[in-house]
Amino acid sequence: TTKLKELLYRNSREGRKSLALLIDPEKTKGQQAWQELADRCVDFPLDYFFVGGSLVNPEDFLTSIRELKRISQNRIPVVLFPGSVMQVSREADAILFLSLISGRNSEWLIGQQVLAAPTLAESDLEILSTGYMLVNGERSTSVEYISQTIPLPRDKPDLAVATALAGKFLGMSLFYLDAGSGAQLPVPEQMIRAVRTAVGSPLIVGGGIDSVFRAKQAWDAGADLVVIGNGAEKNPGLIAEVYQFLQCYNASLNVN
Ligand code: 1GP
Repeated sequence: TTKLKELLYRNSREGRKSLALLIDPEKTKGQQAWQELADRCVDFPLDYFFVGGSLVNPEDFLTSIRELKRISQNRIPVVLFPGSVMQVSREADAILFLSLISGRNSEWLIGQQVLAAPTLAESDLEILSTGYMLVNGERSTSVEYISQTIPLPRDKPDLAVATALAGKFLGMSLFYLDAGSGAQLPVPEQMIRAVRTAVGSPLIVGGGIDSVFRAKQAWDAGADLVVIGNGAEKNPGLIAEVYQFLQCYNASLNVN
C-alpha cells in the first residue's frame, strides 16, 4: 500500500484535493450513531477519517478507531489527530505527529511527543510529522484553552508563514492550519494561500468549515486536505454534499 505521506505529496503536487471527516469520540457514541455513519460512508467514500479531540475517554477513543475500521472495511485510512499522548493507539493506520508550533507551551511543542515516542516506535503506525498552527477563529476554542497557547492573529499571514517556514526548516513535512473545532470563522483564505505558497508542503485546513462554500474557499486558496468535524455533526448530509462537490472539483482540474 502507498504510504500516506507519499499520497499526500503526490496529490498536493498534482493539485488533487481531498477531504477528511473528523470524528470526536466524545460526540459519536452508541450503536445508532455508528450505524448512521456507516450508512453514509457506503455511498460517499471519504479520503480519510481523523480521530481525536480535546477531552477523550480512552475507551471511547479505541471504540471509535475500531468502528471506523469496521464500517469502512479498512478502505478509509484512520489517522489519529491526537489531543494528547492519551490518544495514541496502534490500531489506527497513521498519526499526525503534531507539534503546536503556533504556541510557546513546551508541553505541546515537545513534551507529549517525548511521552508518546516509545509507544510509536513499537507500532506500525505511519508517523506524519506535522506543524500544527492554531489560528484565531473569533471566539476561543477548546484547544486554545487546553493547550494554554495564544493562536495566530487571523490578520497576520506573515506570522503564519514565518511559523510554518520554521517548522519546515526543522523537518516537518505537513502543516495544519486550524481555526479550532466549531470556530465561527474558518482560517482566512489569504493566510492559507500565503502558507501554502511559502512552504510548498501538503497543507491541511480545518475549523469552522461547515458548508460546501467554505470547503471550496479553502481548496481554492491552496488547502490540499480539508477537515470537517462539527459541521458534519450538525448537518449529517454535509459530508456527502462536500464529497460530491469535490469529485466535480477534481474532475474540473483534470486530476481525477
Ligand atoms: C478541528 O479542524 C478541526 O480541530 C475540525 O473543526 O469541528 O469546526 O469542523 P470543525
